[in-house]
Amino acid sequence: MNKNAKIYVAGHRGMVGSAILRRLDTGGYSNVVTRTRTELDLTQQAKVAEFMAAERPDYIFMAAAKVGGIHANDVYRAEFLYQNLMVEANITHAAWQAGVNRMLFLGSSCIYPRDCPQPISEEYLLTGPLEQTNEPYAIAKIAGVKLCESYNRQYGTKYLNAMPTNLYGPNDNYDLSKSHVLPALIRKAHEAKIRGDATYEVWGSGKPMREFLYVDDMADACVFLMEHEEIEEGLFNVGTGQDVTIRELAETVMDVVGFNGKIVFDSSKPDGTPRKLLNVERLRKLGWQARTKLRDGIKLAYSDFLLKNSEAQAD
Ligand code: GFB
Repeated sequence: MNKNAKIYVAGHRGMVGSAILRRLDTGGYSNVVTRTRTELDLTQQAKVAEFMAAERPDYIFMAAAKVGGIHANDVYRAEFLYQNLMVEANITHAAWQAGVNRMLFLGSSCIYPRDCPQPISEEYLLTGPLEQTNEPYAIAKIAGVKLCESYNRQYGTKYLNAMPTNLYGPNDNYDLSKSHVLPALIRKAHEAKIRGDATYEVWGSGKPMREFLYVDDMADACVFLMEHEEIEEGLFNVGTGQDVTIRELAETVMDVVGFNGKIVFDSSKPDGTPRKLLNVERLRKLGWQARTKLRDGIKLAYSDFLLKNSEAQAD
């Protein structure tokens, strides 16, 4: 990527998009285009086509998506399917029409079958049934992968797919009914500490295993892939290659936050996929690997939470 190339980051206010903006800034990229949701509703096909024809970016980081944790995925099934399909289809088609040759689409590790051999290789896509709690979201993300593949095949574009494992970090969502596990546990442990509670509640059995990637590492992988112009297509898992049980995660969070209570498991809440550890060899062979250790990342995320919390109280 030329440092003056015009780069559109879709979803720049989200956790991933904002991390990509930070990474592009430190990388010396100066011509970055963004639009807020009020300025451009990505579910509106004509508006997206109009924007793309006017801007004609050289590169697109496609980080706009409706995302959420296990509960939000399970409850807002129609929204997750509809909004993600619309946004992906509108951006991909408008990008191709406007002559954008290179895009990076961000998917999710939940696109792989529920009961996959571990660690999960890119080849396992579409080899078995999906996890039920996030099937609509996964179907939308699989469609996004197939859009890139199909436009590449039919029209000769060079659209790539990055499949991150569970992400966390600055600008995460701390709303307990919609968030992923890590921000939820940070908030619960912090509030339990402030209130002086003896316990804190963790959903499910604590037995599922998850792999967590700090979002700035994810942004670094995205820019790495885009900068390697010789990579013209394909699916790339992005993770650390290591996972932990939810119980272990809850204990580390307690430790970082400084809360010495007892964990209480709420078995009325779903566990979801038993395990989804990504095989990250494909990206490692190209020369990229994650840098942030889980405990260090949780400390950074907790600092961000405290900052947002104090700003919210000052408002
Ligand atoms: O992060 P999470 O919501 O999503 O939950 P998934 C991971 C695990 O943590 C599940 C448990 O076993 C949850 O039951 N958990 C424990 C909690 N306490 C909590 C809590 O307070 N809040 C939450 N949210 N979970 C999502 C998919 O799956 O992963 C998405 O639904 C996406 O589609 C995302 O792929 C990366 O890892 O189960």
